[in-house]
Amino acid sequence: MFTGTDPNDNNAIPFMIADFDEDEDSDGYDLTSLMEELGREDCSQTLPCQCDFNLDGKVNFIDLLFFSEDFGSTD
Ligand SMILES: [Ca+2]
Ligand SMILES: [Ca+2]
Ligand SMILES: [Ca+2]
Repeated sequence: MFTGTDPNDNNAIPFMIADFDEDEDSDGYDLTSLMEELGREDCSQTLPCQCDFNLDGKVNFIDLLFFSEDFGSTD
């Protein structure tokens, strides 16, 4: 058994990749974070991009695609 999870919510995703401000939803504020990094091609360990989902060092339409899968989630 896992502690800290809600047994009544079987649809809960353990962690949401598109929740940048960590308030457990994916809404316009999270989209704003993505838009700020969109176009970056210099992501690295010293200059990390929190929106670089596929870790290719760039924030582009592919990451936007990842984001769109979670966008609108409120849980
Ligand atoms: Ca959020
Ligand atoms: Ca929010
Ligand atoms: Ca990327």
